Amino acid sequence: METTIEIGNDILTFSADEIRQTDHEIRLVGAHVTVGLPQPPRRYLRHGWQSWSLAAWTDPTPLPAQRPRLLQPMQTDPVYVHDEGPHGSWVGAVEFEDGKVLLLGALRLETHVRLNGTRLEGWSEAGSVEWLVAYGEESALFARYADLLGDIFGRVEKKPAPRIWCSWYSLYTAIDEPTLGRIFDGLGDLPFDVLQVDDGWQVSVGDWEANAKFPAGMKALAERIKSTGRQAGLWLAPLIAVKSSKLFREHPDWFLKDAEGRFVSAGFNWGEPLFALDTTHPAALDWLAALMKQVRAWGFDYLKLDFLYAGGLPGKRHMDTPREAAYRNGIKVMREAMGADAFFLTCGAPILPSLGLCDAMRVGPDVAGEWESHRDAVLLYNPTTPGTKNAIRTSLHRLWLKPLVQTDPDVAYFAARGNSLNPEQKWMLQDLALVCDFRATSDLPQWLTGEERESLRDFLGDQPKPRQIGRTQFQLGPRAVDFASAVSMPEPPRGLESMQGALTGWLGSQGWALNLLNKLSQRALEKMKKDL
Ligand code: 9PG
Repeated sequence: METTIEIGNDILTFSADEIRQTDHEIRLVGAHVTVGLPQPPRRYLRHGWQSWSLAAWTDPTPLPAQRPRLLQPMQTDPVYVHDEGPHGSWVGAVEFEDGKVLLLGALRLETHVRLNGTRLEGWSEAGSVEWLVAYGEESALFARYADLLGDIFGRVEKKPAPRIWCSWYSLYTAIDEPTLGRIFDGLGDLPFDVLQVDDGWQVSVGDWEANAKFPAGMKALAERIKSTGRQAGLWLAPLIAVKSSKLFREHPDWFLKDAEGRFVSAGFNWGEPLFALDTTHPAALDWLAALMKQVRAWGFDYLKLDFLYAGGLPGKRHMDTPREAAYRNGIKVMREAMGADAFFLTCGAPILPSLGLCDAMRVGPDVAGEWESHRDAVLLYNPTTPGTKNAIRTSLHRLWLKPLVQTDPDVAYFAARGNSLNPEQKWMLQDLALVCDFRATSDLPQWLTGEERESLRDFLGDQPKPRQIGRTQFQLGPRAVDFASAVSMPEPPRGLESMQGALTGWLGSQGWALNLLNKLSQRALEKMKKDL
């Protein structure tokens, strides 16, 4: 059916199987719904699929597809990356000249929103669903949408926000038993609640056993952390495996294939192609549950489960379950196995399908010691690669999730050493952590000056009850902070730059080129580690 509805001075046209209007909002039902807008919008809110995917207000025009192609399955929803109109997962919004916003948001998984000229289109990959349409002031609309999502997906009882030291953003994969031991000692009485061991402890991605750099084993590592009076945290990427892993070689039938029977690419990392576990396969689910129990038995109570998008990639599954439902089932099995008392952080995770099952969610791409790289931002037009501006931009546009889940904006930096961020950029990251009420750092105690160590201590103790006062402005106690300088999108490459971009994109899809970059940074890390 089609209907026009007058809202204020505007006339909107709706098409759906069913249209219902209450005082302040409209509900649509259908597998395909449209909202005809009263005038062309000036901006569109793109809401990317998983933690790292772009969420931002952008011009209402198509943007270049981000490169390189090889990484698209691990950075975006690969099904829609070449979509013509500006696209988003589950929800989209437009802003008009007067600043008013119209939101179209699905109340079920497997759904998408796209702007097509002066029409917002919503569709579902899995049959008829209900949609919310709301019009007015942005933060009120998103608060309403979040409230409805809470009714549908459930609300996890909020655990106190832990303060985390995480090994990734200083040591990366160069962690080992003695180095971590020296760092744990160096942290002294800094008020961290969790010391979280990131990527680098495992035999391989897929084979979750301690490698040769951790000869005393994982139980001893957890005990070492707990002996400092803190909780032990561990990173794993349980829904992917590298091609060379024992898991993939021994159980190829547990992995997702396409309709032609080829393994579905989950991206490329650690010098190898990645494949995705099929979370509808009963044996794979048993293995996931056993892995979670094992990690708890080692003594880890804070779990950062990463690269989770793999559970929701398109493919032909063991059971004919829609892809986000399949993902959610995998997460549910892991949550049940780890127990409700574990602290569960999802990362690289499809946003809506994780709600109600995790305690915290990474809501943006990785930070990095660099604000923005010309290669990634302009040449590759890639807003999801590690970079501090990318991380702030997307995290800021996902704060509406705060009533539903703890929002992790990634770590903040305090040391001048080891990064090229200026003081304002570092403060911006620290302030974002306070806005999110989620504090973490990877700074090495050996690198902190006395003054930097004190500012880290103050940060960990600070709880300023943030209040939003504008799209990018917040009141943090007596201070007003503004994140405006992090939200702009770069100009798409033109002329010579677009040729350079095509070449860089091609290189970025070559395994050998990625491996070369990886080897160089690995070597620099090993050198750096020598003077810790
Ligand atoms: C460990 C890391 C850290 C980090 C995670 C994740 O799209 N990318 O190119 C991309 C690269 C790295 C990455 C995420 C995305 O990092 O977010 O905190 O745990 O894995 O390998």
